[in-house]
Amino acid sequence: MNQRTTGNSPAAMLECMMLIRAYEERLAAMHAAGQAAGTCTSVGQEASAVGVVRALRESDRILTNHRSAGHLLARGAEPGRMLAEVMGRSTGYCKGKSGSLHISAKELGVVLTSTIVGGELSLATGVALSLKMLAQDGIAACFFGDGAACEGIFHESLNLAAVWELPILYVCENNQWQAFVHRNETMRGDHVSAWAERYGMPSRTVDGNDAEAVHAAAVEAVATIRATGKPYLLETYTYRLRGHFEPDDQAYVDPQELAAWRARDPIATLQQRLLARGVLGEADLADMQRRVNEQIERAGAFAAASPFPAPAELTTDVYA
Ligand SMILES: Cc1ncc(C[n+]2csc(CCOP(=O)(O)OP(=O)(O)O)c2C)c(N)n1
Repeated sequence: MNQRTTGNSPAAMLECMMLIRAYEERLAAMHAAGQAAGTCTSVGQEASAVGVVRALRESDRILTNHRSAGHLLARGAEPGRMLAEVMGRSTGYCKGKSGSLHISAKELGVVLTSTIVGGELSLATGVALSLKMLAQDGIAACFFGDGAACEGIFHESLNLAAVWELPILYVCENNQWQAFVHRNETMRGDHVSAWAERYGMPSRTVDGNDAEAVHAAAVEAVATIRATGKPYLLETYTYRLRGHFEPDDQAYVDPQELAAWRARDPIATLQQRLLARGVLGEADLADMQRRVNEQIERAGAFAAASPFPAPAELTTDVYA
Protein backbone atom coordinates (compact mmCIF):
# COMPACT_ATOMS: atom_id res chain seq x y z
CA MET A 1 0.00 0.00 0.00
CA ASN A 2 1.42 3.33 -1.00
CA GLN A 3 0.31 5.84 1.60
CA ARG A 4 1.58 8.84 -0.26
CA THR A 5 -1.59 10.76 -0.88
CA THR A 6 -3.71 9.44 1.92
CA GLY A 7 -3.56 10.45 5.36
CA ASN A 8 -2.75 13.12 7.76
CA SER A 9 -5.46 11.98 10.17
CA PRO A 10 -3.98 10.89 13.51
CA ALA A 11 -4.82 7.25 12.76
CA ALA A 12 -3.18 7.38 9.32
CA MET A 13 -0.10 9.02 10.79
CA LEU A 14 0.03 6.36 13.51
CA GLU A 15 -0.06 3.52 10.98
CA CYS A 16 2.74 5.12 9.01
CA MET A 17 4.82 5.53 12.20
CA MET A 18 4.26 1.85 12.98
CA LEU A 19 5.38 0.97 9.45
CA ILE A 20 8.59 2.99 9.86
CA ARG A 21 9.34 1.29 13.20
CA ALA A 22 8.70 -2.18 11.79
CA TYR A 23 10.80 -1.44 8.70
CA GLU A 24 13.79 -0.22 10.69
CA GLU A 25 13.60 -2.97 13.28
CA ARG A 26 13.49 -5.51 10.45
CA LEU A 27 16.48 -3.88 8.82
CA ALA A 28 18.45 -3.93 12.09
CA ALA A 29 17.60 -7.61 12.56
CA MET A 30 18.65 -8.38 8.98
CA HIS A 31 21.94 -6.59 9.53
CA ALA A 32 22.53 -8.59 12.72
CA ALA A 33 21.88 -11.75 10.70
CA GLY A 34 24.37 -10.68 8.02
CA GLN A 35 21.64 -10.20 5.41
CA ALA A 36 21.83 -6.42 4.93
CA ALA A 37 24.37 -3.63 5.08
CA GLY A 38 24.66 -1.37 8.10
CA THR A 39 22.23 1.47 8.62
CA CYS A 40 21.37 4.40 10.88
CA THR A 41 17.81 4.05 12.15
CA SER A 42 15.43 6.80 13.24
CA VAL A 43 13.68 4.74 15.92
CA GLY A 44 12.02 7.19 18.32
CA GLN A 45 11.83 9.95 15.71
CA GLU A 46 8.86 8.66 13.72
CA ALA A 47 6.49 11.44 14.82
CA SER A 48 8.89 14.05 13.50
CA ALA A 49 9.13 12.40 10.09
CA VAL A 50 5.45 11.69 9.60
CA GLY A 51 4.19 14.92 11.15
CA VAL A 52 6.30 17.06 8.82
CA VAL A 53 6.18 15.03 5.61
CA ARG A 54 2.40 14.71 5.76
CA ALA A 55 2.19 18.52 5.83
CA LEU A 56 3.87 18.77 2.42
CA ARG A 57 2.40 18.78 -1.08
CA GLU A 58 3.43 16.53 -3.95
CA SER A 59 5.19 19.43 -5.67
CA ASP A 60 7.45 19.99 -2.65
CA ARG A 61 10.99 18.55 -2.60
CA ILE A 62 12.68 16.75 0.27
CA LEU A 63 16.39 16.60 1.08
CA THR A 64 17.40 14.59 4.09
CA ASN A 65 20.22 13.03 6.08
CA HIS A 66 21.50 9.59 7.07
CA ARG A 67 18.30 8.85 9.08
CA SER A 68 16.05 9.11 6.05
CA ALA A 69 13.93 5.93 6.09
CA GLY A 70 11.09 7.62 7.97
CA HIS A 71 11.02 10.59 5.60
CA LEU A 72 10.91 8.30 2.57
CA LEU A 73 8.25 5.97 3.97
CA ALA A 74 6.11 8.90 5.13
CA ARG A 75 6.34 10.22 1.57
CA GLY A 76 4.95 6.95 0.27
CA ALA A 77 8.06 4.98 -0.62
CA GLU A 78 7.53 1.25 -1.07
CA PRO A 79 9.22 -0.66 1.78
CA GLY A 80 10.14 -3.43 -0.67
CA ARG A 81 12.05 -1.08 -2.97
CA MET A 82 13.74 0.50 0.04
CA LEU A 83 14.84 -2.85 1.44
CA ALA A 84 15.98 -3.88 -2.04
CA GLU A 85 18.12 -0.75 -2.19
CA VAL A 86 19.79 -1.49 1.13
CA MET A 87 20.42 -5.06 0.00
CA GLY A 88 22.02 -3.84 -3.22
CA ARG A 89 19.30 -5.19 -5.53
CA SER A 90 18.44 -3.74 -8.93
CA THR A 91 14.79 -3.16 -7.95
CA GLY A 92 15.84 -0.61 -5.31
CA TYR A 93 15.11 3.10 -5.68
CA CYS A 94 18.66 3.72 -6.94
CA LYS A 95 19.06 0.34 -8.67
CA GLY A 96 20.89 -0.99 -5.61
CA LYS A 97 23.76 1.46 -5.91
CA SER A 98 23.11 3.80 -2.97
CA GLY A 99 22.41 1.68 0.09
CA SER A 100 20.52 3.37 2.91
CA LEU A 101 22.90 6.30 3.26
CA HIS A 102 22.46 7.86 -0.20
CA ILE A 103 18.97 6.77 -1.15
CA SER A 104 16.84 9.14 -3.20
CA ALA A 105 13.56 8.74 -5.06
CA LYS A 106 12.95 11.25 -7.80
CA GLU A 107 9.39 10.05 -8.39
CA LEU A 108 8.57 10.94 -4.76
CA GLY A 109 10.32 14.30 -4.81
CA VAL A 110 13.03 13.00 -2.46
CA VAL A 111 16.03 14.62 -4.09
CA LEU A 112 18.76 13.41 -1.80
CA THR A 113 19.90 11.55 1.27
CA SER A 114 23.21 13.08 2.36
CA THR A 115 25.57 11.08 4.50
CA ILE A 116 27.89 14.08 4.61
CA VAL A 117 26.60 15.66 7.80
CA GLY A 118 25.08 19.03 6.90
CA GLY A 119 25.56 18.48 3.16
CA GLU A 120 21.84 18.60 2.53
CA LEU A 121 21.61 22.09 4.06
CA SER A 122 23.38 23.93 1.27
CA LEU A 123 21.98 21.65 -1.45
CA ALA A 124 18.41 22.16 -0.23
CA THR A 125 19.01 25.88 -0.18
CA GLY A 126 20.09 25.57 -3.83
CA VAL A 127 16.96 23.56 -4.64
CA ALA A 128 14.85 26.33 -3.06
CA LEU A 129 16.74 28.89 -5.14
CA SER A 130 15.99 26.95 -8.32
CA LEU A 131 12.30 26.63 -7.38
CA LYS A 132 12.18 30.38 -6.98
CA MET A 133 14.15 31.24 -10.14
CA LEU A 134 12.12 28.86 -12.28
CA ALA A 135 8.90 30.10 -10.63
CA GLN A 136 7.95 26.51 -9.89
CA ASP A 137 5.26 25.49 -7.47
CA GLY A 138 6.50 23.92 -4.25
CA ILE A 139 8.94 24.47 -1.44
CA ALA A 140 12.06 22.61 -0.32
CA ALA A 141 12.03 20.72 2.99
CA CYS A 142 15.41 19.95 4.52
CA PHE A 143 15.89 17.49 7.42
CA PHE A 144 19.08 17.58 9.48
CA GLY A 145 20.29 16.92 13.02
CA ASP A 146 21.46 19.10 15.90
CA GLY A 147 25.02 18.06 15.03
CA ALA A 148 24.65 19.47 11.52
CA ALA A 149 23.29 22.68 13.05
CA CYS A 150 26.63 23.07 14.85
CA GLU A 151 28.45 23.20 11.51
CA GLY A 152 29.23 26.36 9.55
CA ILE A 153 27.17 25.15 6.59
CA PHE A 154 23.98 25.53 8.67
CA HIS A 155 24.67 29.19 9.36
CA GLU A 156 25.73 30.00 5.80
CA SER A 157 22.67 28.27 4.37
CA LEU A 158 20.17 29.94 6.68
CA ASN A 159 21.73 33.35 6.16
CA LEU A 160 21.59 33.01 2.39
CA ALA A 161 18.03 31.68 2.42
CA ALA A 162 16.94 34.62 4.58
CA VAL A 163 18.70 37.23 2.45
CA TRP A 164 17.53 35.75 -0.85
CA GLU A 165 14.04 35.00 0.54
CA LEU A 166 13.93 31.34 -0.47
CA PRO A 167 10.94 29.01 0.01
CA ILE A 168 12.47 26.42 2.30
CA LEU A 169 11.49 24.63 5.49
CA TYR A 170 14.53 23.73 7.58
CA VAL A 171 13.65 20.89 9.95
CA CYS A 172 16.16 20.31 12.73
CA GLU A 173 15.49 16.91 14.29
CA ASN A 174 17.14 17.62 17.62
CA ASN A 175 17.52 14.06 18.90
CA GLN A 176 20.01 15.03 21.64
CA TRP A 177 22.89 13.02 20.09
CA GLN A 178 25.56 13.69 17.51
CA ALA A 179 26.93 10.22 16.85
CA PHE A 180 28.48 9.34 20.25
CA VAL A 181 28.59 12.90 21.57
CA HIS A 182 25.74 14.44 23.55
CA ARG A 183 24.67 17.85 22.27
CA ASN A 184 25.34 19.27 25.77
CA GLU A 185 29.02 19.07 24.83
CA THR A 186 28.75 20.94 21.54
CA MET A 187 26.17 23.71 21.98
CA ARG A 188 24.94 26.18 24.55
CA GLY A 189 21.25 26.10 25.32
CA ASP A 190 18.77 23.42 24.41
CA HIS A 191 17.28 24.73 21.20
CA VAL A 192 18.53 25.26 17.69
CA SER A 193 15.37 27.22 16.83
CA ALA A 194 16.68 30.22 18.80
CA TRP A 195 19.54 30.60 16.32
CA ALA A 196 17.17 31.49 13.45
CA GLU A 197 16.37 34.84 15.05
CA ARG A 198 19.86 36.08 14.14
CA TYR A 199 18.97 35.60 10.48
CA GLY A 200 15.58 37.26 10.77
CA MET A 201 13.88 33.93 10.16
CA PRO A 202 10.72 32.74 11.92
CA SER A 203 11.22 29.55 13.90
CA ARG A 204 9.59 27.30 16.43
CA THR A 205 10.39 24.31 18.64
CA VAL A 206 7.78 21.59 18.89
CA ASP A 207 7.55 18.37 20.91
CA GLY A 208 9.00 16.00 18.32
CA ASN A 209 7.47 12.95 20.01
CA ASP A 210 3.91 14.24 19.54
CA ALA A 211 2.86 13.54 15.95
CA GLU A 212 -0.22 15.75 16.11
CA ALA A 213 1.76 18.68 17.53
CA VAL A 214 4.50 18.23 14.92
CA HIS A 215 1.94 18.08 12.14
CA ALA A 216 0.11 21.21 13.32
CA ALA A 217 3.40 23.11 13.62
CA ALA A 218 4.54 21.92 10.18
CA VAL A 219 1.22 22.90 8.56
CA GLU A 220 1.62 26.38 10.04
CA ALA A 221 5.27 26.63 8.99
CA VAL A 222 4.53 25.49 5.43
CA ALA A 223 1.61 27.93 5.16
CA THR A 224 3.90 30.75 6.29
CA ILE A 225 6.50 29.83 3.66
CA ARG A 226 3.88 29.63 0.89
CA ALA A 227 2.36 32.97 1.94
CA THR A 228 5.65 34.87 2.28
CA GLY A 229 8.01 32.97 -0.02
CA LYS A 230 10.54 33.11 2.84
CA PRO A 231 12.31 30.40 4.88
CA TYR A 232 11.27 28.94 8.26
CA LEU A 233 13.11 26.81 10.82
CA LEU A 234 11.17 24.13 12.68
CA GLU A 235 12.92 22.23 15.45
CA THR A 236 11.44 18.87 16.43
CA TYR A 237 12.71 18.09 19.92
CA THR A 238 13.04 14.32 20.10
CA TYR A 239 15.30 11.39 20.94
CA ARG A 240 17.17 8.66 19.10
CA LEU A 241 16.08 5.53 20.96
CA ARG A 242 18.43 3.08 19.16
CA GLY A 243 22.15 3.48 18.67
CA HIS A 244 23.89 5.81 16.26
CA PHE A 245 24.21 2.92 13.79
CA GLU A 246 23.80 -0.84 13.83
CA PRO A 247 25.07 -2.44 16.01
CA ASP A 248 25.59 -0.01 18.88
CA ASP A 249 25.15 -1.09 22.52
CA GLN A 250 24.57 2.56 23.64
CA ALA A 251 26.98 2.03 26.54
CA TYR A 252 27.73 5.78 26.39
CA VAL A 253 24.08 6.74 27.06
CA ASP A 254 22.82 7.79 30.48
CA PRO A 255 20.31 5.01 31.33
CA GLN A 256 18.01 7.44 33.13
CA GLU A 257 17.85 9.76 30.16
CA LEU A 258 17.13 6.83 27.86
CA ALA A 259 14.42 5.48 30.17
CA ALA A 260 12.76 8.89 30.43
CA TRP A 261 12.55 9.20 26.64
CA ARG A 262 11.48 5.57 26.21
CA ALA A 263 8.52 6.39 28.43
CA ARG A 264 7.62 9.05 25.87
CA ASP A 265 7.85 6.72 22.85
CA PRO A 266 5.96 8.59 20.11
CA ILE A 267 4.12 5.51 18.86
CA ALA A 268 2.90 4.30 22.25
CA THR A 269 1.97 7.89 23.11
CA LEU A 270 -0.26 8.29 20.06
CA GLN A 271 -1.74 4.82 20.46
CA GLN A 272 -2.75 5.55 24.06
CA ARG A 273 -4.16 8.92 23.11
CA LEU A 274 -6.29 7.57 20.29
CA LEU A 275 -7.55 4.75 22.50
CA ALA A 276 -8.45 7.22 25.25
CA ARG A 277 -10.22 9.45 22.73
CA GLY A 278 -12.19 6.52 21.41
CA VAL A 279 -10.88 7.11 17.88
CA LEU A 280 -9.43 3.60 17.84
CA GLY A 281 -10.09 0.41 19.78
CA GLU A 282 -7.68 -2.38 20.69
CA ALA A 283 -8.93 -4.39 17.70
CA ASP A 284 -8.12 -1.49 15.35
CA LEU A 285 -4.59 -1.33 16.71
CA ALA A 286 -4.19 -5.08 16.25
CA ASP A 287 -5.43 -4.72 12.64
CA MET A 288 -2.93 -1.94 12.01
CA GLN A 289 -0.06 -4.01 13.40
CA ARG A 290 -1.12 -6.99 11.28
CA ARG A 291 -1.24 -4.85 8.10
CA VAL A 292 2.15 -3.37 8.89
CA ASN A 293 3.69 -6.77 9.56
CA GLU A 294 2.27 -8.14 6.31
CA GLN A 295 3.71 -5.21 4.38
CA ILE A 296 7.14 -5.78 5.87
CA GLU A 297 6.96 -9.52 5.17
CA ARG A 298 6.08 -8.81 1.52
CA ALA A 299 8.87 -6.22 1.35
CA GLY A 300 11.43 -8.70 2.67
CA ALA A 301 10.35 -11.38 0.21
CA PHE A 302 10.39 -8.92 -2.71
CA ALA A 303 13.88 -7.67 -1.86
CA ALA A 304 15.32 -11.13 -1.29
CA ALA A 305 13.92 -12.37 -4.61
CA SER A 306 15.26 -9.37 -6.54
CA PRO A 307 18.43 -9.73 -8.64
CA PHE A 308 21.69 -7.90 -8.09
CA PRO A 309 22.52 -5.34 -10.80
CA ALA A 310 24.24 -6.71 -13.89
CA PRO A 311 28.01 -6.03 -14.01
CA ALA A 312 27.43 -3.73 -17.03
CA GLU A 313 25.46 -1.44 -14.67
CA LEU A 314 28.66 -0.55 -12.83
CA THR A 315 29.42 2.48 -14.98
CA THR A 316 25.88 3.63 -15.77
CA ASP A 317 24.28 6.53 -13.85
CA VAL A 318 27.74 7.94 -13.17
CA TYR A 319 27.88 11.69 -13.68
CA ALA A 320 31.30 12.72 -12.49
C1 LIG B 1 30.98 16.07 7.45
C2 LIG B 1 30.86 14.83 8.30
N1 LIG B 1 31.47 14.78 9.50
C3 LIG B 1 31.33 13.68 10.28
C4 LIG B 1 30.62 12.59 9.84
C5 LIG B 1 30.45 11.35 10.74
N2 LIG B 1 29.09 11.39 11.31
C6 LIG B 1 28.08 10.69 10.75
S1 LIG B 1 26.61 10.97 11.53
C7 LIG B 1 27.32 12.01 12.65
C8 LIG B 1 26.50 12.67 13.72
C9 LIG B 1 25.56 13.68 13.19
O1 LIG B 1 24.77 14.21 14.22
P1 LIG B 1 23.41 14.92 13.91
O2 LIG B 1 23.56 15.88 12.79
O3 LIG B 1 22.88 15.46 15.20
O4 LIG B 1 22.47 13.76 13.34
P2 LIG B 1 21.98 12.43 14.11
O5 LIG B 1 22.98 11.37 13.77
O6 LIG B 1 21.89 12.73 15.56
O7 LIG B 1 20.65 12.13 13.53
C10 LIG B 1 28.69 12.13 12.41
C11 LIG B 1 29.60 12.98 13.19
C12 LIG B 1 30.03 12.67 8.56
N3 LIG B 1 29.29 11.66 8.05
N4 LIG B 1 30.13 13.80 7.82
